[in-house]
Amino acid sequence: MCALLALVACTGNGNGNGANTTPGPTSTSSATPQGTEARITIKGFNFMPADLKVRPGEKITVSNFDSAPHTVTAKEGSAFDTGNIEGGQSATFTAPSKPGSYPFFCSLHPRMTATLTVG
Ligand SMILES: [Cu+2]
Repeated sequence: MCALLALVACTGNGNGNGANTTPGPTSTSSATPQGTEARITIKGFNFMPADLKVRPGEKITVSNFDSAPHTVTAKEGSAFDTGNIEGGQSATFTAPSKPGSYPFFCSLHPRMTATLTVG
């Protein structure tokens, strides 16, 4: 507690050194805007990872590396459903806002299953 107060006070006192942590414009490489990007990869009729953990409402990119179309479809209710993602294509969907465990499958190949954990 004391340490936190000291830190806040110190920040408040700021020595007017303007330069914050904003990096220069030279970073054209694969800079991720905020933390890691949530991604599901489909390859060989499998979802990877088999258990993806995301934050509520996070955007998730699904990349289908198979030649067959696939979907990412919530098993229960209609929490999410990408619809058909053609081979070699990508799609995005938004994670549910309610924390929990959301098993999903491919509606075209129901034996393809994985779980989205929101929390
Ligand atoms: Cu499929």
